Amino acid sequence: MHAPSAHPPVLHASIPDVTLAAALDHDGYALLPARLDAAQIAQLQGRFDDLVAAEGERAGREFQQEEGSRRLAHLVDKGRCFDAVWGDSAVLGCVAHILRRPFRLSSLNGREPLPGQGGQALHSDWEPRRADEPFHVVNSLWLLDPVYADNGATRLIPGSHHLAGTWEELGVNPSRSHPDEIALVAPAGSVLVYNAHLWHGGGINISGARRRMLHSYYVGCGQRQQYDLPALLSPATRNRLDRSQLTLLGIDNEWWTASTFPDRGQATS
Ligand SMILES: O=C(O)CCC(=O)C(=O)O
Repeated sequence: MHAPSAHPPVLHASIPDVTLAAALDHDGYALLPARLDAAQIAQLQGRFDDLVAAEGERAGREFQQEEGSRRLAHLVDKGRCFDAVWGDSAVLGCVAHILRRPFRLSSLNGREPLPGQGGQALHSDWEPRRADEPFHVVNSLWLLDPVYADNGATRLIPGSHHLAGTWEELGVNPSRSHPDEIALVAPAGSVLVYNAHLWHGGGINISGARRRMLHSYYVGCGQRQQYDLPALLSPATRNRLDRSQLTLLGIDNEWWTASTFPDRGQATS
């Protein structure tokens, strides 16, 4: 345990430029090109596959398993190669811009739709929005393979993070295609950062081409992480991380306050 400090130690966050900030505000998402180089992509792909093979039936259990998709969870604890993902300065800047308050990593998971499967209903990563509440969550999708229209592209509804109400109240059937939906098609190494109140969903992997992604998910001050990450973090990882990294994981950050926003629980990511 570290001595209490007056200010939280924070990882560097790059402030998004005006265009990026406007896209995050208006559309609810932005694509950051080339955040990973070829060597990092190859390393992360290899680690993804090794973990899938090593964990077998258990893969994803720390958070959730999903029929039709390979899932991995709690990746913060499963390799140094993931540090650059959850601590990425450009993504942290976008998260700070959207949440406008201190935040921490909620989870770092992996997902790959299997051939012919993986289609998800539209959802946000939180409960239905209330008009009077702040944004609580931001997600980032890290593409480890190129995503085409036919290998499980994530669908997104631009601007839907502004809509308050349930599907019934809004007259939307989340299991159907939506007239405003767009597909995330981008090269490996790109990152889609989105306000996680935005409606989105994984697409069906029609072609069967590989589509490995990491989901690096952040939650604002006063709300729960997706699972008890500090409790699950191994001593080995805890010992090798610095204070700013531990702060982002929600560990030893005595300044973190739960009093400002009531805990309303959370949906999936
Ligand atoms: O992997 C994707 O395309 C999105 C997945 C997603 O939204 C989820 O698992 O909740």
